[in-house]
Amino acid sequence: MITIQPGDALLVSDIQNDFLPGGALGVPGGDEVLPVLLRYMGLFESKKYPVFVTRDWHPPNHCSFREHGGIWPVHCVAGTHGAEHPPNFPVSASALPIHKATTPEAEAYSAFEGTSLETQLRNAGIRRLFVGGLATDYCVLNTVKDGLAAGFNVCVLLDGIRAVNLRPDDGEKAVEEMVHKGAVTVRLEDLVG
Ligand code: VGL
Ligand code: ZN
Repeated sequence: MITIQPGDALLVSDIQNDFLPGGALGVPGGDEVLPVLLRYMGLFESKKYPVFVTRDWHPPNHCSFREHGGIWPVHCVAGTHGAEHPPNFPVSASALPIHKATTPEAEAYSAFEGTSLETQLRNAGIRRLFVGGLATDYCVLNTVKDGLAAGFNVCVLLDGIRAVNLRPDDGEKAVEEMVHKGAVTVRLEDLVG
């Protein structure tokens, strides 16, 4: 069991229309994690622990798009429907938004890259970060790696992540890599308030 305590924060990655099944870059099973993540969010909110909610927030000419030399279809263009949270994912007003990969030239899978996340975590006295959302093999992986490298303890929400799986085992390998680098895996039933 893991007791959440002062110094803990939750980060929910990229729950956006374009990353859900039917979206421009739909993650298989991505919709299945929404109710689970909402439970984690409720738990942290009830304790008044910070909840960060990230969004991939690209300009229309982002370098990750195929037509600009990248590997992805156009997705999560800032201000469009695809970049919004889905209607069945109500984000509370107290959640702290993080926008990432907002400039044309730079890809940034990690929520730490080019954002104020680390400063906000340090200012709030956070020592342990719980990370879930989409996608296991990109944003979740890179956010967890950067969090560990910055000296935070990191817990990965195993029941709250899904992978793109360009190669079928990318998600599994990403979890292995996160654990190898020091992340701890947790499930909802492991947490006690
Ligand atoms: C992501 C692919 C493209 C992610 C972002 O946040 O996991 N994946 N852009
Ligand atoms: Zn992207």
